[in-house]
Amino acid sequence: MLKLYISPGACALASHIALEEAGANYETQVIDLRSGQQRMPDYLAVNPAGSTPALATDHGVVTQNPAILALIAQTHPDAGVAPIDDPYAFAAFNALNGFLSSSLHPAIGKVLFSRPPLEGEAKDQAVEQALAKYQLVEDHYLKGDWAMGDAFSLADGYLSVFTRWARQAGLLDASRFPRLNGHLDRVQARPAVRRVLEAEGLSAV
Ligand SMILES: N[C@@H](CCC(=O)N[C@@H](CS)C(=O)NCC(=O)O)C(=O)O
Repeated sequence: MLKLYISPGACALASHIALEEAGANYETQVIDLRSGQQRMPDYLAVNPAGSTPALATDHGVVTQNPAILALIAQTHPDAGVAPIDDPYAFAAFNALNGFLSSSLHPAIGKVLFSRPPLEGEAKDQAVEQALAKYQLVEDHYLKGDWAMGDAFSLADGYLSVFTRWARQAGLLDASRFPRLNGHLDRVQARPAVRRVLEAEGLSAV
């Protein structure tokens, strides 16, 4: 059985939503980031990078949300959770996930999780830079009601992790980001997503 290492509310939520949406046979194990469990030998043996998510499979451990999402989509072809049969559409799916992982996540992460917390001009600058990334998604990367167009894909669950964080921080202004707000509401209304939120002890935001 697949085993996903998660930290409730953190970016592993994307992979957790993916497994649930795909109807996968899986279990989860919580790694408590606050107490530093990700740096303990037991977990470093799973993922030497000391971060979640990590997905333990019969073929070894897979890390990084974009890789995990692509793997889940390809190993659950009947679930229809990514355009795996169209190389160009699948490239677009992977491109969006790459942007979320390498650009949006670090930008909002700097605002929310810098230690010590950012203050003053440094915080204002970080917020401005993060909001510019959200603006790119709002204006250019959402192809329809769902990120890839008319159909839900695992990129939608991934995007929702960061729109949840922004909304919780009061940064997802409804007049500046109407499409992202509507998108987050649609994602959080999905039965599979509600099950995952409940399993992680979270609520829709
Ligand atoms: N690009 C990675 C990012 C993984 C990551 O940074 N995870 C964070 C939680 S959102 C983490 O585990 N951080 C460990 C720590 O805070 O020490 C991915 O998408 O999987």
